Amino acid sequence: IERYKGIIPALITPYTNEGKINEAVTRKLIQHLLSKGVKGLYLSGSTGEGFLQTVEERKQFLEIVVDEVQGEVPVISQVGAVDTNTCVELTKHAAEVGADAVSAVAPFYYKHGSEQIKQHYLDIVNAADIPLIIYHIPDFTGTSGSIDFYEELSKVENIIGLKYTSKDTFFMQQLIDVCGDEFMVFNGPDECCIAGLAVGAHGAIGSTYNIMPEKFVSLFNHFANGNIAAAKQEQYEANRLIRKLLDYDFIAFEREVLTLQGFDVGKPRKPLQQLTDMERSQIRKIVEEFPFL
Ligand code: NAY
Repeated sequence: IERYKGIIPALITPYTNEGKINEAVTRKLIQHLLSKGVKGLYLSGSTGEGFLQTVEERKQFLEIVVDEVQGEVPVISQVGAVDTNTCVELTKHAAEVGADAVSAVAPFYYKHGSEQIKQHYLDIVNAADIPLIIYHIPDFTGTSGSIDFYEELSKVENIIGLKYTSKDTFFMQQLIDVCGDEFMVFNGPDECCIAGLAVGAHGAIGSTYNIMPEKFVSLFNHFANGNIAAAKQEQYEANRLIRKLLDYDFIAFEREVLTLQGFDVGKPRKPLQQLTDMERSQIRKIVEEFPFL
């Protein structure tokens, strides 16, 4: 659990101009993020576009990342999919190639009952000897477990935590309370990072940690050292940028910023937003306004 405490980027998946996974840029981006003090990498989630990729691409990307990280920080692979079989296949593969944990959104599209969703998570955790971090993102999946639902799953061996992507900090605090301190809860919305930490989140997984890792590593360290005023200052500065980011599709925006930072990560996959030249020049101006980028 100590290993996971900190800022964990939900890694962008770098693509080539042809839209294939870009191994060289992936390796370069990972080294950059590690040098900034991130405590792990979260792959193939919302930011990583796992849902827009083939199973083979998701496997290939994980293998590159595990090879580059060489055990320096935990690698968490998001294996969620609409069907249980795909999740099981990706989980087995993740265990085989040496990922530290898998994570999964609730099965979406069909409206399943909580018994089916529970069974889905049990099938994943029983598929291989690798820990599971549940991914709670009700705005995207259209489904939310109750406190009791998560409490029950938190007692299952090898379900070690939850990535909590919602701004309801009361719900988050109740979860941390009933699931106990050995169960890790990660804050999802970066703009509310300090709020999540304040109610007991153990770490934070998010998209903007790709483009401003230092800001949030500093926020996390200040918070851990009890310097709340300094942590709050970092959150305020980051949020002035996030407010602008939210005028765009966050993935398109972050890919453009990374490109300007020297990481040629390519365009997001359709149907995600394809930026116009006008939007790209607006983003260039924003980057100039924020010296910490
Ligand atoms: C992931 O799986 O890629 C994430 O970590 C998602 C977390 C993001 N949440 C959503 C809904 O996109 O990082 C946040 C988010 O982009 C950021 O807070 C800006 O709103």
